[in-house]
Amino acid sequence: MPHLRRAGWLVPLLVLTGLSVFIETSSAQAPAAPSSEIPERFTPRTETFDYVRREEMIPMRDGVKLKTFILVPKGARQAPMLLTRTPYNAAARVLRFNSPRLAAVVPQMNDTAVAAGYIIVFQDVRGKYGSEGDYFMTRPLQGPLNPTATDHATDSYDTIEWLIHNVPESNGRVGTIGGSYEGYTTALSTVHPHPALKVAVPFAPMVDGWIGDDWFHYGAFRQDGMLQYIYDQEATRKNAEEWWSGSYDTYDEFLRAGSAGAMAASRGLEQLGFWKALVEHQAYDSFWQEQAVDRLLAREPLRVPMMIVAGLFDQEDIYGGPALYRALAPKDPEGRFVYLVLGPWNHGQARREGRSLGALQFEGDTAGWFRRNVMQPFLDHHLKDAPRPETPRVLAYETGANAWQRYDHWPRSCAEGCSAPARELYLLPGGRLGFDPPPVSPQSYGEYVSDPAKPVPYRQRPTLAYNAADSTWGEWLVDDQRHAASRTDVLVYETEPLAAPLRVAGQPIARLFASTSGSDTDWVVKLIDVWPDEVPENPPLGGYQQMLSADIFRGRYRQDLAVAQPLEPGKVLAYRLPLPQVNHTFLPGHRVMVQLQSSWFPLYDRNPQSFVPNILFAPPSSYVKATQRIWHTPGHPTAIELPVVP
Ligand code: PG9
Repeated sequence: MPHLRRAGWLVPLLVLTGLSVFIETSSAQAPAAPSSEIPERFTPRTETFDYVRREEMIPMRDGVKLKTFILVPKGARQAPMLLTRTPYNAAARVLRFNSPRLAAVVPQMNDTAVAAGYIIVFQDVRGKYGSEGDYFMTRPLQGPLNPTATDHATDSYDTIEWLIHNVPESNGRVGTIGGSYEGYTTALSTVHPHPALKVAVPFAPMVDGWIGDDWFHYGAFRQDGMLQYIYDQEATRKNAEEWWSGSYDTYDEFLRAGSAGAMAASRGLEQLGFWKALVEHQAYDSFWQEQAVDRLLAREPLRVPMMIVAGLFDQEDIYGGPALYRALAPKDPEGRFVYLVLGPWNHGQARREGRSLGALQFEGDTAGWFRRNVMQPFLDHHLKDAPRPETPRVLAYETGANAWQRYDHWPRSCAEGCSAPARELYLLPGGRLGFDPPPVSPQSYGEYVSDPAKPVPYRQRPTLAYNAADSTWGEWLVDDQRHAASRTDVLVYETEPLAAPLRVAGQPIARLFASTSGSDTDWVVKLIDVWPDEVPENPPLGGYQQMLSADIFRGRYRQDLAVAQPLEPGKVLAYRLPLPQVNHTFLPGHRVMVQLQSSWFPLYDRNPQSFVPNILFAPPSSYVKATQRIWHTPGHPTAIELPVVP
């Protein structure tokens, strides 16, 4: 076969003339080896790299080996190690850019640690990617839910034991770090911890999958995202099989499927263990309670200092961080172990860049600032004997005012046990909101018809899959809610423009008095900051309805989160819905708004509004329209308990 080579000197000429000609060369000029001959081994030249990368299979106590990447800065001596245990492919997690510089290959989360000379370690959890063993979704600790001899606590322990004996450049101290699922493994590393584990930084940890993190929110299933996630994560060890979709708009796709169960069946999810578990554990039964990380860690002594990092606009695990702090802080009266950071971030932003979110702008790169000035000194103190930094017990970004606040306790205001008492913000006749209870009025309630055939979209349509190329899923919690306000199946209540700032810091709680013509229903409550009609310095914010805190509650769990019960049609019933934490100032000229609706689709599956045993498999005939009433009378004063601080 003759070898073809482009004649070098001809190229400029041919480009100029627009011609492309290949010159046939004689066989005497051809290279000796055919180009298809690929060497058995290739030795990369890494002399110019500023780090050395080691790949290890680290044995656990049951003999299973876990794939681990250890990235050691060249010349490191007595360096601390920062360990992340991931289900997301450790090999890819340490290849952000294919670069000779450690700072570029590891995730941005590690930027300050790299600058400080740390050794960075990433490990595949058992059963995923390069690791051996079996995979369980968010593997529970050993016990009734996990009869094996291993869990994330033992695997962390065994990994740390190996690292301190096999990484000669290290100082024998380890910190664990990671976000979301990696935040879950980070939090669990502190259970019966290895003595060399000196500090843990869980970012946006998944803590309670039923109450308010990834899988459900108060019983409503987060179908759009979680079905795809289970499929990608559990169908194969290396996520080789990926969720398929023939629709751009997931609203249409899920509506056509009918129910989450029908959608799951269309993709064969009944073959996957975690889907089977979800089908069996719809209510907040022992399956969920026994793996809730806040409950588990509350039973353990505090041994490892922990900085819990949470985002005020976390679209995936907004519940976990503050819940973990609430469970652990009372065990640490002197503030030596448990710290909370609340930033203006979505799910991943604390680990990346935090200048803005959707239409909102913050004061500089809040995430980079936090990692550099707060997290890294905390790590250095525990891992390098650096001087004790003045780490505030609680560091919280005040949205609205756009400033960081340092607190010695959290929340700042609540109904009981806080220095400032929460205040009831009442829904009033005429779509008004105010701090005085509702008067007797002919207008006793607000009413709407919730039609499952036309559920309220959780975002302006089209709603894109969370992992679609052009998805802005990470911004949805700060979306402008005007798209919902103008619907007839959304109730809107608002204050007059505020004359003075209104500061809130803590957990708002919606206390509804509501009736439905159905025998089951969902309630969605949204607390909103309405910008003035005109914002000259940022015109698109004129009249913007910025969601601050919102959640959904599945009516069947009104009396007992662990037991689904039908609602009595037409009866006014009390509901308590705790909303995500806020640290915000409503500025003068802004209004406070509350919106109420009965669907948030397709993120959450539709409630059929007639009681069925398992909503995942609600038959088409069970989906019925319901007339919903939110009451505001002296006897049934619907209100938001607002954590107002003076
Ligand atoms: N929110 C993702 C997740 C965590 C745990 C379970 C399921 C999903 C994540 O970002 O890792």
